[in-house]
Amino acid sequence: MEDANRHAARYNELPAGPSRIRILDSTLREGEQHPGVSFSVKQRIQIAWELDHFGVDQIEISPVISEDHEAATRTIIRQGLAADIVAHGRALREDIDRIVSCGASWCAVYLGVSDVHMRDKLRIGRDEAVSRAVGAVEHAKAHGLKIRFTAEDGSRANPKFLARVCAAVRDAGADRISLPDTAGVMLPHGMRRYVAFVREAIGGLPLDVHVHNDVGLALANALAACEAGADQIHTTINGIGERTGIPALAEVATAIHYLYGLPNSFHLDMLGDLSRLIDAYTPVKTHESAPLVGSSAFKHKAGTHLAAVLANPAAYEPIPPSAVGNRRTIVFGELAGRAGAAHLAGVLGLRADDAQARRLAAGLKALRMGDILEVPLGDRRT
Ligand code: HCA
Ligand code: CU
Repeated sequence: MEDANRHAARYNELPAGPSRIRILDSTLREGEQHPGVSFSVKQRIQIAWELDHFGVDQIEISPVISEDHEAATRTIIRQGLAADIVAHGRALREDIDRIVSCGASWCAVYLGVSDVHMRDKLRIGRDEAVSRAVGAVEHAKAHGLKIRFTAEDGSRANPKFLARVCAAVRDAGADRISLPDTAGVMLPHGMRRYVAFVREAIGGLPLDVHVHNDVGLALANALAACEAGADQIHTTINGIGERTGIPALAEVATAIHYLYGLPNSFHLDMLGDLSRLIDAYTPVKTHESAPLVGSSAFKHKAGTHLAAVLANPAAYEPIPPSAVGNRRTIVFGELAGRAGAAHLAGVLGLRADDAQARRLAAGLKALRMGDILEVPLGDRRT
């Protein structure tokens, strides 16, 4: 797709940007919180292998949910995958003990730090929250675990208190902190401030960003957080998760590779298959217009689009579909023009001259049948 995007890429350049953005995929933890989603142990193991092969940095799973989540966690940890397996639980000794018993080397513990979470969910005061957070980190460190502390609902927490908790877990030895937008209330510029504020309070401790898509801003918010210094985005395949989910793996990985141009070892061409795998294993079906992996993501329909795409697909595509495991399709129907009609005739083994192609296009319009035919179009045309 040589340089059709080069001027856009200049606008996208950041004066001082991240040098790498990592991905933690939480399909096996957050993803299973999506209504109707429940994987079998075998499916979890397969998904972990595929995510590892794809090249994510960390894979999150919660062994504390049920016996079979625990079994899956144990087995996945024993596979010796390249990605870190991060075992997720509450900031409680009993959860950490269960995580330790699975043979984990990484854990993530969460604790609500907003007033609404402390008052109405946990029924604890601020001092108790700090002591639970610190106690959990110390307990995990005493067992030799690496630990990420999640300041759950951090975007809605009192900022002074948030800074206090984050500094306390840093001092207790936390290896990472996750800054979530648990209820999905942030705007991208707010995310930048939120991350910058915590960074100022705690220094260079690496930060994860975990953002919910309640208003459709999750991807933008995750990227904004990284521009402000977070270095790891939480994703799930197809974006599944609690309520409306979190950023989709395909979109985050593609943005990192193509839009930021940052180094990575992602096998982006697996994205289509990964998406279809989740379609097959859950009742949640990918929308046809889902970015990158949806069946319409590389379909072209209007006459002017067809003419341009037949000459050079870059005219209406951000990247080649094969790069993300998808394919390009030409839609013939009422909107097709002369170029599309000539191509259609060619696909059928006919040679249409200019006038015939025009008549064919007019005929398609007159039929008023909507989209009557879809034909794949590869990168090499004859
Ligand atoms: C949850 C909350 C969480 C945690 C995120 C994280 C959130 O469902 O347990 O651990 O980084 O959205 O705050 O998913
Ligand atoms: Cu979440």
